[in-house]
Amino acid sequence: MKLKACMSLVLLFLVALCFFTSISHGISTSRFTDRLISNSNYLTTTPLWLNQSLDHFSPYDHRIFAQRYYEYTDNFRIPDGPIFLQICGEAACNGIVNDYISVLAKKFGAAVVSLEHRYYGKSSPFKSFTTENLKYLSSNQALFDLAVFRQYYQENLNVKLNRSGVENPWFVFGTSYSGALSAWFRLKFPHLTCGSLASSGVVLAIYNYTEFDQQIGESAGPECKSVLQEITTLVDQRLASDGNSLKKLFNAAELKIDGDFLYFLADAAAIAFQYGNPDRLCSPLIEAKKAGEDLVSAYAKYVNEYYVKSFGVSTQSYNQKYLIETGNEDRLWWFQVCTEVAFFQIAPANDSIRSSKVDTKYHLDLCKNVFGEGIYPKVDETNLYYGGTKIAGTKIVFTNGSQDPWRHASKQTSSPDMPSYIITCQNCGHGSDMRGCPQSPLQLEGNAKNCSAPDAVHKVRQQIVEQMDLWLSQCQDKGKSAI
Ligand SMILES: *[C@@H]1O[C@H](CO)[C@@H](O)[C@H](O)[C@H]1NC(C)=O
Ligand SMILES: *[C@@H]1O[C@H](CO)[C@@H](O)[C@H](O)[C@H]1NC(C)=O
Ligand SMILES: *[C@@H]1O[C@H](CO)[C@@H](O)[C@H](O)[C@H]1NC(C)=O
Ligand SMILES: *[C@@H]1O[C@H](CO)[C@@H](O)[C@H](O)[C@H]1NC(C)=O
Ligand SMILES: *[C@@H]1O[C@H](CO)[C@@H](O)[C@H](O)[C@H]1NC(C)=O
Ligand SMILES: CC(=O)N[C@H]1CO[C@H](CO)[C@@H](O)[C@@H]1O
Repeated sequence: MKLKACMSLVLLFLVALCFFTSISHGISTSRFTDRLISNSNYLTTTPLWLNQSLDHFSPYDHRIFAQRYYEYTDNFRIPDGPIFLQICGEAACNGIVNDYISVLAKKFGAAVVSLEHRYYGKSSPFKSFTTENLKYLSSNQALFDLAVFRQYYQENLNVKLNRSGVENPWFVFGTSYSGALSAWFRLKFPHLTCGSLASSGVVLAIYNYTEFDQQIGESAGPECKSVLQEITTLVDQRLASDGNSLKKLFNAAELKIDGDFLYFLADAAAIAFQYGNPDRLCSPLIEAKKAGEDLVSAYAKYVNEYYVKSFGVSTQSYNQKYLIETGNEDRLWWFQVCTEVAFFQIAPANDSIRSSKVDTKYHLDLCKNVFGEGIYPKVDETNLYYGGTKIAGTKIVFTNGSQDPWRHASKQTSSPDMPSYIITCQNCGHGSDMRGCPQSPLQLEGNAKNCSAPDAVHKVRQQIVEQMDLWLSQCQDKGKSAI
């Protein structure tokens, strides 16, 4: 139990780290973030803990770690109300966010519970994220954690209510990667949940994710797209002639590897569409173009003022020299990228927005540099295991925002058992059904009034509610007849 002895040290270390870096945790477009969420925007931030197995798949390994979770029961209809499991994904989970789930909890008389994903935030089994220590960081271990937690919570509730063997109807939720986990949880543990919402759930692992860049072009529209492309051409030229002053303009002199710098610039544009703030990017650039101003400077202004200052991204998190250090959390999602899901956001061969230097080789080199020889994503195995868009689940709702570059990794075709809805509006991005738009800063209760088409959001929410109603009631009927 050396591991346990380390835990208190780990916690101290992480708490300290959190204080110093509360706003500087690097995020990239691959992360759905709780950044800019102040404490009042959570339903609860009171942590609870359970002991979790480190390795669910080894009969010989009995090590455990402390995993953080939350519960919010203000709306709970005792004793048989539903329990909503809001899955936390690839970031610290500091509480249950007050998004649309709180509206749903009121409507259904549900308790909301949330489990932090292993390794992230305070739920890490190890202090040091060496490649060796990261070997238990995977989606299938995380799904097993959720199953164990679900049983643990139900049994504890039964004890509290002085009963045994009773099952409340459960429903799982997630957005982005946790949206994929939500769909996969229903797929792999159908007996533990009545249904699932996969909001912008990225269930298809993609090796060369060129559609990501293409979708940005589409979401930007022709005018903004051509300015972005012009900027990329200029940046590529200046990088060749005077890279150092160019990087200084973006306060990114530390990004010595050109690929890191170009990826940082590409992500900065993507985030505007992903989180429903397209005008914040496009308006000033189009104006600068019309005024004949220097486009690279105009872009640098956006990157420095919006992406870094207001959105809170740290330039450092793109630096492979930093990513190689085993103490930082930015390694975690990259590890999942480099082992399981790839989503290499590379430049398409034709008509790309990002620099053509952000290619497959850049990503594979990053995986090798940061984690070591032999670390590359097993995308085919991931899709073989879960089914990708051919996922053979039932009772899963898929939702997507029309402007979201991630939606091509989600399930966009509908079937009776797995309905898929798209929310179409000019600023509908990643998770707009749960979080409204824009999503940064957070809209309380997922307020949709600032979406360019609030009705499009309301309509999809109505469909979600109808599906939940049906599946929860079917579950309750079955529960009753089984007893
Ligand atoms: C977790 O396990 C430790 C012993 O390894 C024990 O002291 C502690 O009470 C357990 N915590 C919970 C929540 O079960
Ligand atoms: C719990 O249930 C048992 C059996 O129904 C009953 O005898 C007991 O008094 C109950 N305890 C409490 C605290 O309600
Ligand atoms: C990804 O793209 C690279 C370079 O364009 C190519 O060599 C490779 O075969 C592609 N891989 C897959 C799985 O499509
Ligand atoms: C390249 O993109 C342009 C603009 O989208 C399109 O018109 C053209 O057909 C594409 N060429 C190829 C080879 O795909
Ligand atoms: C909606 O937009 C208006 C004007 O742009 C802004 O003042 C207001 O704070 C926004 N409301 C929400 C809920 O974001
Ligand atoms: C359910 C749904 O509306 N799916 C759409 C999602 O987006 C793709 C691409 O635009 C469409 O082909 C689907 O019909």
